[in-house]
Amino acid sequence: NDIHIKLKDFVPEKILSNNTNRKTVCVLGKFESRPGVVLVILEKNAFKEDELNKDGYFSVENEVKTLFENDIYGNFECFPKSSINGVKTTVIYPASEKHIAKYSQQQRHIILETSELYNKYTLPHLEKEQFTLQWVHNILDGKSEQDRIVYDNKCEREGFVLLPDLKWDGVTKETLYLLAIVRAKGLKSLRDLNVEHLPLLKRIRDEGKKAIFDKYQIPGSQLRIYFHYQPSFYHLHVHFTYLKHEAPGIYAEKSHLLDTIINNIEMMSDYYQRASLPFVIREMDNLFNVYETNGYISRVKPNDNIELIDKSRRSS
Ligand code: M7G
Repeated sequence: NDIHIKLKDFVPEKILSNNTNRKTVCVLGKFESRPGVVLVILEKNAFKEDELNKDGYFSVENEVKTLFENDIYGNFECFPKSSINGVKTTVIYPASEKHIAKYSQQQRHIILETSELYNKYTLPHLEKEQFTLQWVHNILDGKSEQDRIVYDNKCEREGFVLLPDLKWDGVTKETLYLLAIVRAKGLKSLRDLNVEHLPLLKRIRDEGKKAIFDKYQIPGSQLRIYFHYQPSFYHLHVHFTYLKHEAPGIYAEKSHLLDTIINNIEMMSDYYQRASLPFVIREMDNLFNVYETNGYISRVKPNDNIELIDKSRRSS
């Protein structure tokens, strides 16, 4: 599983998405002489504040190309030394159709999921088809990423593992992103939470905050602690991100703050079994087909997009 060998052999075939804001791209391709589809996700790293000095970006050793100078203004391209200039690279191999869908730019919609719709369509669908949870079991069973674990509460019922998220390099404090994965098996998502889980949820919140403060000196008041609905992976986990970092997936239509969840359950023990929960769905997702077939949503026709763009151009 040597990533160097893999990257060297990677043959790019198609760009699935290119986010110029986030400076990330996802490229689909293959490895020379190996079967299966590969996804490579490249992300330019955020600036580390402790590299904004004479050893880092302003080192005399850096190559600097002048683009233009005009009066008091100047544009330059700086080539910092390679140790501060890496590109975060994530490889998924072999990638499934579902991974391709997840990483492709595509039309999204919001479905308001009542508890009836959850039981009738969403639950049977995710029992039939979802991403494998092998990586989660590897972490919980001590087989992968053990050197990255920040905090481990081994209690079977109320324990959890806290470690850097795949989306984080684990060092750039400015983009801190950790994941708390519960040890208890069988809790799929926030839909399964009820009054029984309050001690677990409070423990994740309080012990998670303390562990992050001890290791990274970021106070709990600067952490955004939340669940996704729908998640991609149906083994209960909580996201911890730095408030000042606009982490991917913190949108209103996807995130539920842990404090809000605790409060809702305190007020109504089966709140999440009764609530209507909106969630975002992409047109390539098979669950979209389920809701479309049953008349709850329709696909945007490609022509509609073009017309919309034309109309807005005409009116401006
Ligand atoms: P989610 O809400 O289920 O999915 O969160 P989404 O945010 O991707 O839509 C799952 C989280 O687990 C995401 O933040 C992923 O970046 C993270 N994650 C996924 N994988 C496969 C791994 C992994 O292998 N290791 C770690 N540490 N995190 C992962």
